[in-house]
Amino acid sequence: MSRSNFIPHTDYKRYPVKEMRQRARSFYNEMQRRRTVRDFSDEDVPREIIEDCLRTAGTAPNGANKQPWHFSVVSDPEVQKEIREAAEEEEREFYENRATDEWLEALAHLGTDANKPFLEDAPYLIAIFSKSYGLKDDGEKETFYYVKESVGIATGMLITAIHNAGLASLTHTPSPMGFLNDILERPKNERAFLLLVVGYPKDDVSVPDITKKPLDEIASFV
Ligand code: IYR
Repeated sequence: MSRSNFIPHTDYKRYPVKEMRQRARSFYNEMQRRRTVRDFSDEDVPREIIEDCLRTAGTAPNGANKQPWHFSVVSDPEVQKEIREAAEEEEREFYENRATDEWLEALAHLGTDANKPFLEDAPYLIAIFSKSYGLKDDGEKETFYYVKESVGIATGMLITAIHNAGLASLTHTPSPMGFLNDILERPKNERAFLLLVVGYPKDDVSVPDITKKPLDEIASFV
């Protein structure tokens, strides 16, 4: 294997074990406070904060470093209204027809319905698109690899960055999401992955009384 184009990884930082323990615990403590909220304040958020969170997402590991994602950031109230109307139409179809009884039962404790006011209330919507393939300047297709995995990882890092900045988010997945390509004028090699709603929670927001599984239920050490 040729490594002639490699450079020294001088950014790597090794910490003493004691400090690693503290860092691992304190990051967990920080992240376990993250909650998805469904009621957003219309208070504005400085755009540079969103930009830095997106830069973080863009550092995600991904297939062959093709970076098969696009983040379409919406803060224009007219476009948000359009997205809300289109999403609610799909959601009405979901709640009234498409969802199985089992699915509706699984969602009941979250208190969701087809009404999505947060799509207009929140200062930012980030529509995340995965690129199924690339398009070179000459119009030729470029193969991308592990697209879903890559975009999923970048999205997780974006959600983490948004929480770290002190904002709340909601992963919203109206399905199908083809309307996002139309409204946001994205090309046909892009597919909407999810819609992230970002902003401050409304004052006195409440969240479902749910817990995460303990470590011994989600991990095994062999
Ligand atoms: N997309 C719908 C339904 C929904 C589905 C799941 I799975 C959730 O965890 C939450 C909602 C909606 O956004 O209401």
